[in-house]
Amino acid sequence: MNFKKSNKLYKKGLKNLVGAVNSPVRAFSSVGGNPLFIKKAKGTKITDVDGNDYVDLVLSYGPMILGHRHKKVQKAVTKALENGYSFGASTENEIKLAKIVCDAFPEMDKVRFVNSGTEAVLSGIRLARAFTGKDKIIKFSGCYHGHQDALLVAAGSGLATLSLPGSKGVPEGAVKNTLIAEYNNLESVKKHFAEHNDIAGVIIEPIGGNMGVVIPQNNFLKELKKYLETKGALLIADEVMTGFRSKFGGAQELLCVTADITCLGKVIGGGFPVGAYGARNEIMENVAPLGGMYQAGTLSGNPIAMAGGIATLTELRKQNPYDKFEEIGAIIEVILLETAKKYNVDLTVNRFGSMLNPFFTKTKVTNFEEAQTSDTEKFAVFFWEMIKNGVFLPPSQFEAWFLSSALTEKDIKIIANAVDKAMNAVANS
Ligand code: KE4
Repeated sequence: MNFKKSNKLYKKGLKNLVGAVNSPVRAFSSVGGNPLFIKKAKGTKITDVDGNDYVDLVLSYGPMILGHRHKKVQKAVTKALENGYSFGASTENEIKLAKIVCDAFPEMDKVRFVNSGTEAVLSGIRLARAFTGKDKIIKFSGCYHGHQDALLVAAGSGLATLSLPGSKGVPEGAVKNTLIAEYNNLESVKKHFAEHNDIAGVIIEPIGGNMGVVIPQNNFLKELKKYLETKGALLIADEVMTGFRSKFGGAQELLCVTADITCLGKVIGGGFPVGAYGARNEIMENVAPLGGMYQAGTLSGNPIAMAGGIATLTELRKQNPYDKFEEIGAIIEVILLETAKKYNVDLTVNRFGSMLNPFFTKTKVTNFEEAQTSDTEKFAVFFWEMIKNGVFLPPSQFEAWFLSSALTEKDIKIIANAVDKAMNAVANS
């Protein structure tokens, strides 16, 4: 396998792009080497500029849940292009996608479309503050909610990958209303309420996906929601990653917990830039033009992106692939664990449906601190061996792997073979 053209593009990209990437986690910083440049993708296969094919377990960090270039999405987007790209006015497709989204989340009467998960979450936070009249927000260490100032503390994803405690350029004032709790530790939330009476809400990834996969334990979400109700604070579910991935109604459907405000992204655009936040009428009526909480966007509800989202969610609802995800996810989990045992490599695998990842540690991983006991050097060896054996993974120990409904038996054989080669390499590293 050669990466000559990727390396050439990387060097060329360094001139006008920061690190030759438009998002830090793509930079391969924690696994070494240069980032791959992708030429095309179809179904479960992604091809880099050197013509190397891979089974894709990144799926653009979640959106490509049907696999790449699904024929129905392609048709819908091509058709939408014939009518125009953007109007700065409402279109019927926005109503169609809004209905699909609100029907999937019963707690959600209304939704507002934006252009990214970050924008969805920053709007959801602003809405919680507008509705409650309170300023403080609790987040959990290791959770990542996009790159807005107030939540770039103790965050996962690219910050964990780069071992950044936070971000430069975020003034003290921007994070003074952000309190940090520990995932799966309700006491760490209660402690903040004992010290503060101006907490608007708690934002959580209902299934952690940005410290690697971390799963709520012992009804953590249910207990958290019950407690917040006694304190007049809101539960803000960041389902940007889990929405429509864990179940059609997101992790809330799976965990039987309803959030007051839900933030969405990724899958709802099917690869096109769409984010969303939604809630019951009582809360959403605070959003302009109905209420005094302002949020706006030139390309919000973009007709091409709406067409991509409608086609993706319509096909996803028809396929209802969640049992298949559970089955394939379990197979891959067993492949990882049994191969680690074969080569005597310490490994923990966390999985929730079609989100999973291995941690190179022998401890269980139920929070960010435990996730950080992983051996990231071993992960780097594993990562490159998987690449060389035809499997494209997120280049970080602190990212989730994603399954698409297009995965086949053949793909699983490729994954199993690659895992064997990669685990052997780790054992001999
Ligand atoms: P975006 O602004 O990247 O669309 O969404 C931010 C976001 C919000 N909430 C959750 C739970 C998320 O996982 C994300 C973004 N996820 C990362 C991957 N861990 C996006 C990949 C990247 O940053 O390049």
